[in-house]
Amino acid sequence: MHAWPASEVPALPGQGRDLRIHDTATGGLVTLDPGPVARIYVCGITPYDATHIGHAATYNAFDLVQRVWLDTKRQVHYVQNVTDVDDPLLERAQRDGLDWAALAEQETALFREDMTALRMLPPREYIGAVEAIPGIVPLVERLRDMGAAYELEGDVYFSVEADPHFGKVSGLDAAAMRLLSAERGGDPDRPGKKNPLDPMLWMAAREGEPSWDGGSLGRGRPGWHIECVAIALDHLGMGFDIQGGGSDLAFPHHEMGASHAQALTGEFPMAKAYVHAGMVALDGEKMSKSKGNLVFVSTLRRDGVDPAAIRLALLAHHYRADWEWTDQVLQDAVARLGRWRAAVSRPDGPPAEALVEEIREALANDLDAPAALTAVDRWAALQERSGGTDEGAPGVVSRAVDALLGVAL
Ligand code: 5CA
Ligand code: ZN
Repeated sequence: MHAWPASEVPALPGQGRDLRIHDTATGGLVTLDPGPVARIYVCGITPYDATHIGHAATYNAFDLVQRVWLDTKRQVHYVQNVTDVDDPLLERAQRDGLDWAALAEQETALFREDMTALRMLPPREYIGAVEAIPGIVPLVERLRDMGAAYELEGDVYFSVEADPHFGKVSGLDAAAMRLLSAERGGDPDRPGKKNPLDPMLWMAAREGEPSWDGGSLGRGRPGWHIECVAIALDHLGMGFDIQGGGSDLAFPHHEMGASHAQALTGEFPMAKAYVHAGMVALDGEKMSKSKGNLVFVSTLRRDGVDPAAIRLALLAHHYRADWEWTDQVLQDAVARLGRWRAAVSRPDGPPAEALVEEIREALANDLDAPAALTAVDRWAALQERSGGTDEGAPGVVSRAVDALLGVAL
């Protein structure tokens, strides 16, 4: 699949700091020390509806990761998937009388437009589940042949006991895992499973559903977790720097994915940090396609909201916080954008060097975007109150805000 066009990242004087970020697996901050090429896998959308503010907030967090790394003069190998075949997509297509593949294509196209408008830098590889199937089948066969997977009425399940490190990503106990598994696409109550938590790797073809050639597995389609693992291992290999997504992916998705990869390779860990963004809510409940309490990025754009204001609204919340989208959040962002634009519209202003360092410091410190915004606010207020004599300072601020925060002033 093709991704979307990259907005230009202006060069800044000096160099950024190494990223310190919260790792769900250890429960603390880790300072990552990627090589010259930092490697990150971020879980992409299931394209059965348009991009909502919750999605955008999560991708904003990982866009900041990419920008911090670029500022350290590293290259970034960023991989993202599109779950372009899965139960929720097929169910929505069925409900609305649509062709599932056309629905996926249409919503993925809209996602690309939204990401472009929000100045999210694209992944280097953007891979659909369907196109990954030829790589998934041999992995499932290998897991089965090594005894880490078993067959149940034609479907193939992963044995969580096959990974001695199972449970280390989420740190949850068995009871909590069981509850979340039932809520998030698992089938803990299916009779015949060795462990209720075992996730499906390959689903045998079902009447009226799309299926693909699975070699010795028979016709069918891939399970959700193995999709991301196959893509990540294919493009990044083991031991990559960050596995990212929203906090609802920590269990089972990232737990199971890590176990698949660790069982397959005998190596640990799959990722050096498991990074999870908080959940955005609307009217007191997590924004979710299944509940339908959504604010779409594309709707806001159509209503004439400047994408830079949407981006500022996202940046005003720490990525790990759960927060609520309200009209006030957007109004505050629109007002801030206006103040910042006015402040950089003059040829000179207060010195910019210290501000650039403050933004760098804030982002390197577990992506503290709200602190970065406060620093820019202070500079803009100073500019408004008393101006300054540094020629070109507004230009430096404008470039830093674009390069590090993805906001075009
Ligand atoms: N295709 C899978 C990942 S492989 C998937 O979870 N797709 S999704 O469309 O449901 O979600 C895409 C990303 O948005 C995930 O990282 C998910 O955790 C995140 N996300 C979903 N809802 C919210 C929300 N309300 N707030 C913040 N992030 C969210
Ligand atoms: Zn995923």
